[in-house]
Amino acid sequence: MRELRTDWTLDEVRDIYNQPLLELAYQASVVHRKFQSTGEVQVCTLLSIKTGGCPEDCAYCPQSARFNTEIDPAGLLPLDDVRDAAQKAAASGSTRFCMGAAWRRVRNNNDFERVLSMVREVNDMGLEVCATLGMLTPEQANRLKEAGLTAYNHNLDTSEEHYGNIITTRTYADRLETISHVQKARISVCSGGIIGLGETDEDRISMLHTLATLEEHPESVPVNALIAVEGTPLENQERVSVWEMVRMIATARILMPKAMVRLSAGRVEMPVTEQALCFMAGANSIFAGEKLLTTANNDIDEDKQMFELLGLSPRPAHKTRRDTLTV
Ligand code: SAM
Ligand code: DTB
Ligand code: SF4
Repeated sequence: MRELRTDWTLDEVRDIYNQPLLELAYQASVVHRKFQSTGEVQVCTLLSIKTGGCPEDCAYCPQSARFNTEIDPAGLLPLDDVRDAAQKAAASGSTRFCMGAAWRRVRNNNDFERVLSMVREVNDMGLEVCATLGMLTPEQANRLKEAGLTAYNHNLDTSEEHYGNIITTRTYADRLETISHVQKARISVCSGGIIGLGETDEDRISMLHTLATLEEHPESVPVNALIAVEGTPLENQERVSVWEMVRMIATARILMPKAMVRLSAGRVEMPVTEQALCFMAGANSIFAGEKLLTTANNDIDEDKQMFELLGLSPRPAHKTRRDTLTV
């Protein structure tokens, strides 16, 4: 059997996902040991470079202009602010800096030129640099690559079947198209999803199947638990349990052994015991720092104590390059 498979069938994914939880977590742990440096967890920092006022209607998102949330919309940050934030992130031990913009798509204007400068500067600091800016054309992807972008985050968020219940202003095909432009520009793809959007297990299985059967596995797969923000249509959604997170993370780890599986949004609600289960099931990255994009994140000192307690070490930058991810 080839070690990395992109030909998983839906039945195979379902069978993996539906195993008894501890058996699934054990299998994921074995795969993790074989393909990853166990005990290493990459620390990444997020920065919202353009906040709120987004024309899209993603039902989970506090930054959509269509919902009444407590976000103060702000234009694109000045380059100096981003430089300072990246330096601070590097000094506190982050090796990847991810810049997020509440845009539907990138436009070829001065803002894009400024984002390219941000990418150049962060790259020059020796950090992995990731951006999430909405839809991209092939030309824009090439320009980001030239500027030194390591990775582009573009989440599938949920299954194709459930997508229309969550977002109506773009299609799953739009999402896949941008991912393909990013891959063609030889930029690493970071793509994952959110659980807790009212989806079924079958939707989760379907999303994982789509990710694991892309032409190439994503270099990085964020697994987010919905942060139910007041004012969004999903404000009353129940919080997902750690067992659901473990099941998602473990299945992603088995299907995409070389990917970084990122324990992303929702970590703030998890005690160290729950986070430890996620690391055992194959998660090997977290976002650290006061904030994710607009919502609160874990206390950085508590994260440091967790690393000590669990004997984890921060993973150095640039260990997993997309060019090592050949099938
Ligand atoms: N506007 C761009 C886009 O949607 O691709 C980039 C920024 S957007 C905020 C990045 C990702 O954040 C979304 O794809 C979604 O997965 C995640 N996200 C946003 N709000 C969230 C929430 N309340 N809970 C969990 N994840 C969330
Ligand atoms: C991802 O999958 N999760 C991060 C990052 N990629 C961009 C974003 C989480 C955002 C959570 C809500 C907020 O803070 O606004
Ligand atoms: Fe806009 Fe991105 Fe939020 Fe959707 S997830 S509303 S595209 S910022």
